[in-house]
Amino acid sequence: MPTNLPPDALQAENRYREAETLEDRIATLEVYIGLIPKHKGTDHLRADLRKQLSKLKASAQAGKKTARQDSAFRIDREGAGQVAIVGVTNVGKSALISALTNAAPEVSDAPYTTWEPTPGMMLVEDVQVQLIDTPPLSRDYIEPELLNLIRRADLILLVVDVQTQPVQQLEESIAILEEHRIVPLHHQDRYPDDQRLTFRPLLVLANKCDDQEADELFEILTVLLEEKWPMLPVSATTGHNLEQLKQAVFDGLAIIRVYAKPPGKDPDFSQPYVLPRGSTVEDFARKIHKDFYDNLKAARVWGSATFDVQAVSRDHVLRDRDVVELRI
Ligand SMILES: Nc1nc2c(ncn2[C@@H]2O[C@H](COP(=O)(O)OP(=O)(O)O)[C@@H](O)[C@H]2O)c(=O)[nH]1
Ligand SMILES: [Mg+2]
Repeated sequence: MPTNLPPDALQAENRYREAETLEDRIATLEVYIGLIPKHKGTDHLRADLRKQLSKLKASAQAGKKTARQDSAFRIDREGAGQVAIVGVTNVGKSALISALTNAAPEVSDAPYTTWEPTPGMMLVEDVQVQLIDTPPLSRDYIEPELLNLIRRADLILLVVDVQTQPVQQLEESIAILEEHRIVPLHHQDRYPDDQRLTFRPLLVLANKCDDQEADELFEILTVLLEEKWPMLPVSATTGHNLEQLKQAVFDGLAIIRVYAKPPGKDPDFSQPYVLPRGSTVEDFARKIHKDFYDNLKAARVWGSATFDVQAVSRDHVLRDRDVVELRI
């Protein structure tokens, strides 16, 4: 081989050759590829190894899949919205899911720990939102069903590691998504009238903002990025900004909560009705029961109306936390 590899790459190559399990072969090959210097002389070698890697990953995925009846990538929607947490490996997706929900996916230093999506429920005030942990976005192999899962989600949280080349991680993740025709909603005007694209609201999470030093890295990240992204610095480890994150998810889902007040009774605050932002009294009536929609005589709203209590028409637009009384 004409390529002169540095000693650590040669060692990594040996470890790869000696690896026995599929999992080990993938992990050692990853390390090996990472240690090969990037220049013209190694182009072929790197391309070859990447091909091997994607084959190994494909067979690992296939192995997992045949053991199952239903696809693990079809996750039933629960709660007020479905949110996919995506990103390259080791940025802290699983750690965030653990910190935010009742789910406990494996968190690990080893790359490619997460092979299957794992859903968990996150409580935002009085609303449950479904978060889904996903396998890493990778140039070598990407499960087509993962892309479909992302397309179905109401919101994408794209995680980067503020301590490890976050600009590259963000650019690579976005490039992979866009190659598969998934585009952040705020880029929509760059692609007028393209029917084949899926536009999804997307929020970037700069994870591992554990301390002041990391906050400075976040500042640098915002300066280095060529465009302005909706972005929040967070830390799964310290819990930094996780409350803001919940609020941002709620806002990103573009939903409102409405409480029903049966005539002559107190409002029922135990469980909100969740409706898309912009919904009207009529939409709310339809959500409660078809009878209310068909026979609605009058409605009163506490909260968003001009006066404290106000009789409103069917097409009155409701706001988050409104209390509504319907009469039929
Ligand atoms: N310092 C720090 N480490 C983190 C944080 N979140 C995750 N990690 C570590 O990063 C590694 C990868 O985390 P994991 O959740 O498995 O990443 P994933 O591959 O994106 O799911 C693990 O060693 C975690 O302990 C964080 O907020 N701060
Ligand atoms: Mg993971």
